[in-house]
Amino acid sequence: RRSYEYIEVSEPRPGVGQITLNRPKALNALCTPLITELNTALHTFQTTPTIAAIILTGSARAFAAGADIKEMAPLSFSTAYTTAFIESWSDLTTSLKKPLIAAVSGHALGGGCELALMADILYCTATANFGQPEIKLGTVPGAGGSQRLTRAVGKSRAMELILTGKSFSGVEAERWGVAARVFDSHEALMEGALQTAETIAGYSRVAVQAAKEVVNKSQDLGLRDGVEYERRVFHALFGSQDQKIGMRAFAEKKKAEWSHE
Ligand code: CO8
Repeated sequence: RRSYEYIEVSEPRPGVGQITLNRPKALNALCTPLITELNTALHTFQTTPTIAAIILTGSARAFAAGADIKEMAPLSFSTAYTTAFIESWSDLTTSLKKPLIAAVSGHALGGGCELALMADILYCTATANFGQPEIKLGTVPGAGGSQRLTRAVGKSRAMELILTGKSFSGVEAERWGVAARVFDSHEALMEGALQTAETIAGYSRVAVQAAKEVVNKSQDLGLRDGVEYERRVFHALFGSQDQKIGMRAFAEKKKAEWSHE
């Protein structure tokens, strides 16, 4: 197994890969080498056939306290522009076909909040501390926060959060639909994330990938095109073995033994 400096990688349950951000001295601030390692680990899980779902988490104190402010402070426009600073972040969402669950405890600020928002499912603790504080640093969210947070909570609330830089709690995140579920402790959070990942890992890989794809399309397409796209994928799945296996198992009152084909 590859060894990393800023993250830890494990397989806590069958079919489940876990990435734990591990830069405790900087509250998991997302320096460029950390993002590079994260991309590498995600790519490795993506190409490991036995892995079916992925959990991304941090520590009980911090998921990630943002992009590395000390690294960003001296950047010039021309350097940021010509080196495509933070563009590699978008690899996280474009190349990953397997479901990603973010399990957020503690601080998830700036780029940390944006990273959590990139996940397919977001779980958090009640005391998690989300926010887009970039305005306080004289800048704006740069890794999708203004777009994904606005889609999640609506324009007025997103404007308020991004223009004031105020944090919001895990309880609010769940109430506003940013998080799917909220937990009382870091331990309960991790157990919840593991159970969901295991559930997903128990289904047909083909159907799971297709389900993620069609839900994600809803974020890019209008309703008519989105519904049509969904129907095309639904039709396509009649060409999979697992659709036959799943429906036959239902009729025979048996547990489906997926072929993942
Ligand atoms: N970058 C670099 N170092 C950080 C960061 C950060 N984002 N956050 C915390 N640290 C470091 C601190 O400097 C400190 O280091 P040291 O011990 O060497 O002084 C250590 O982590 C511990 O932090 P604190 O002592 O401040 O811990 P507290 O418990 O007192 O406070 C807070 C915790 C509230 C999280 C506080 O650290 C804080 O406000 N951090 C900054 C949060 C922030 O503004 N984040 C947004 C950054 S901007 C951003 O993400 C833009 C995204 C653009 C797209 C992505 C680009 C890559």
